[in-house]
Amino acid sequence: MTPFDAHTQAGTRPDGLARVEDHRLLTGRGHYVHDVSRPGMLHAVFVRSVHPSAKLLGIDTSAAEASDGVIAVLGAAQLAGRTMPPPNPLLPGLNAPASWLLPMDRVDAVGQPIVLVLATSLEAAQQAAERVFVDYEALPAQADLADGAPRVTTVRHEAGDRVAAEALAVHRVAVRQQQPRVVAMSLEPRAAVAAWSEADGSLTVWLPSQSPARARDDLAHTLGLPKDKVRVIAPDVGGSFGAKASVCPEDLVIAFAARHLKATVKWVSSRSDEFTSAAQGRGAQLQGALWLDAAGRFVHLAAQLRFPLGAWLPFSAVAPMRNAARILPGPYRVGSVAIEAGAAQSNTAAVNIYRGAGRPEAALLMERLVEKAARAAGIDPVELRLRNLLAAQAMPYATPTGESFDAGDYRAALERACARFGYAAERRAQAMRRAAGEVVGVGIAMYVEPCGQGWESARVTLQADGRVRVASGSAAQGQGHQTSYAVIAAEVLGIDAALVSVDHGDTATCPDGIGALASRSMAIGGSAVVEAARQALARREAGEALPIVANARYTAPTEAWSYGCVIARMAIDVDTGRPTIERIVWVDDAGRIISPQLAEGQLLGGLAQGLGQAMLERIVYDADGQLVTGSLMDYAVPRADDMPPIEIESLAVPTDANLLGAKGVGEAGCIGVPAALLNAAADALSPLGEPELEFPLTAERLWRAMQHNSVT
Ligand code: SMO
Repeated sequence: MTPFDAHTQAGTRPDGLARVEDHRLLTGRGHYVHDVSRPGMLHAVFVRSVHPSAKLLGIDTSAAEASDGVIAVLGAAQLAGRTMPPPNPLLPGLNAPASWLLPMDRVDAVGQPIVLVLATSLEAAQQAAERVFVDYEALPAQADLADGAPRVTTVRHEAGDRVAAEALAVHRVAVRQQQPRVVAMSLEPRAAVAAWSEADGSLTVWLPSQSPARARDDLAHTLGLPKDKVRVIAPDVGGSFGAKASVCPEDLVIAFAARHLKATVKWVSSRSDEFTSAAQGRGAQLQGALWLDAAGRFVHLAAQLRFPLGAWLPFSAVAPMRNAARILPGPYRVGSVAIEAGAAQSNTAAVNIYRGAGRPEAALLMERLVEKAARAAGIDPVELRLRNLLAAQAMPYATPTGESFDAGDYRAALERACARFGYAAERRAQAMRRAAGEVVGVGIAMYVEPCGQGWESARVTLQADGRVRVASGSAAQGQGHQTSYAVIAAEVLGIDAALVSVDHGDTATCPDGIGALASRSMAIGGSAVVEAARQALARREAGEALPIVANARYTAPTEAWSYGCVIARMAIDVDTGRPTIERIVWVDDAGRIISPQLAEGQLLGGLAQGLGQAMLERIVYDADGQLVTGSLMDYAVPRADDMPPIEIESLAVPTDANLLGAKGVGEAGCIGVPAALLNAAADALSPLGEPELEFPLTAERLWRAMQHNSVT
C-alpha cells in the first residue's frame, strides 16, 4: 500500500490529518482581496489598448473627468516615467527595453493599460472609462515567435563529443512541437487594494501574490519608498500557478494612485481582462533530434527551443526558457548535447512562468523524441527507456547541462508504472481492439521536476500558553501551508499539530521569503520551518523561559529532483475523432510525503491542468495580434467530468538535499501528463502513418489527422 492508494481508491483518509483550511474556505468564509473594503475607497478601471501596436496620437480624458463620481484620471504624465522593475538578474544576459507602467507615446499589446479612471463607485468608474477617447495610429505588429525577431536572451548547453557520437549513430529521429499559449485560469482574477496612510507615510497593499516580499520590494522601489513603509498582505488567494508570482503594471499603478490621491484604491480585474492582459504561459516552439547507436543508446541530443515573450517582461519571464534548456535530457543518460534556446518579444500579453515553467516543455520534446526513436529502432518504448534511464547507482549525477541530480531510481518508477498498468496485457488488449477496428493508443512519459534553488525563511514562536505559532516567508494560494507547516513544526517539537497555527502572506507579520513557486514550498519553505522549530526546541531544552521566538533562514545546498512516470491509454472515435482518456497510471517520487492528502491534491490539480493543456486549452492571436480566444466561450478549461480514471502511486524516496527529505510535487502533473497524452494519441494513430499532432488534441484535429492519413 502506497500513501495515495487508500484515498485515491476509496476516498478514505489513512492519516487522519484533514486540511485545516478547508472548512473555512468551503463554507464561504475565505477572505480574498475582493473582500477588502474601506470606507471612502476609490474604485479603479483601466482603459486598455484595442491595438496590438500603435502610436498614441492623443488621449482625451475631459469627458471622463467630468463624469459623475470621478475623482481623477491618471496616465503616463502623472506617473512621470516610472518603469516596470527589471526581470530576475539570475536569468541570462537580458537585452530588453524597460517598459513604462503606463505608455507615453505608443502601445505594444491589446489590453495594455493606458489610463486609470478613479471614481467613488465601480459603476461610475466603468461609465467614465467609456468616455476616454484614445487616438491611435496603428502600426504593424510583431507576431508571436516571428522568424528574425530580435532575441532578448539566449542560452546554450554543449557537452560531449558530438562528432564521435554521430559516427556511432544508426538512427536519427526529429520532432517539432508547438505548445499553445495558455492562461492561468485561477478562480480569483488579479486584484489590488492599496491604502495610503498620510499620517506615517506608509502604504498597505492587499495583493493576491505568490511572493509578497518581492512584491513589497517592487512597490517600494517603484514608489521610491523605504521597504519598511510598504506592507503587502496576500490574504486567501484563489490560485496563482505562476501568473501571480510577479507584479504586473496594474498592481504598481494602483499603489501609485493611492499615494498620489492620499486614498484607498481598489482594482479587481475581470475575466475578460485576464485573457488580454494577465501573464500567459507556455507558447514555445520546440525542435529537437535524437541519435541512437546500434544498441539503442542515446548518443546525441540536439535542440532549438523558441520561447515567446510578450510586450513586457515580468520578473520570471525567461525562467521557462532557462529551465527547459537545463532540464531537457531529463532522466536519461545522453552521450552529448547541443541545446540552444532563445526568447523574443512580440505584440501580445506578457508570458511568465506557468505551473511547470519549462519542465513541461522539456518533457514534451524529450518524450516525443524517445517515442519516435523507439518506433524507428523497432524497440518497445519501455525497453528503450530502460536501456537509457540513469541507474540509481549513478546518483548523485552531473548532467550534461550542468545540473546535479540528488537521487532517483528512474527505472524503478518505470517498472512500477508498467506493473500497475499491466503493460504487457495492455499491449495485447490494444492489438485485439485494433484488429477489431478501434483506434487506441498507449503513451508513456518520464519526467524530472527540480524544486527550485535558494532560500526560504520561517519563524517559530513557542508561546507561554503552550501553543505554537509558525510564520513563513512562503505564502499560500490554496496549497495548504496552514496544514502542512503545522505538521512539520509539531513533529519537530513533539506536540499535537492542533496546537500549531501558521501565518503567511503578510510582510508585516512574516519573515521575508522568495515565495510559493517552482515546487519549492515543501522542500525549501518546509525545511525553514524545521530549522526554526529545531532552534526553538534547543533553546527550550537549554532552559530558556517562554515565549521563545526562533528565526531561521534556510538555504538548500542543492536542488532536489523529483521524477516520475505516466502511462496513459487513449481511444479515438473513428467517426468523430473524439478522444477518450481511458486510464492514467502515474508513479511519482516527491521524496518524503508530509501530508498524503495535500500531496495527492497537488498531483491531481497538476494533472487537471496538464490535461487541459493537452486536450482543451489554447490562446489564439490572429496574424494582426488581436486576441481571438478572449472568453470562456472560446477557451476551454477542463471540468470535473473531463477527468479520466486515475491511479497514482508514490515512491516517496527521501532526498538528502534538504532537512525534510522532500522534493517538488506541485508541478508534476503539468510535466509528465501532457507528454504521455500526446504519445498516447500518436500511438493510437500510428497505424495511419504517424501524423504530426499538436496540442490541444481536439476531436477536430484528431479527426482531420485520421482523414488525411487514411487516404494517403
Ligand atoms: S510556474 Mo510556478 O508558480 O514556479
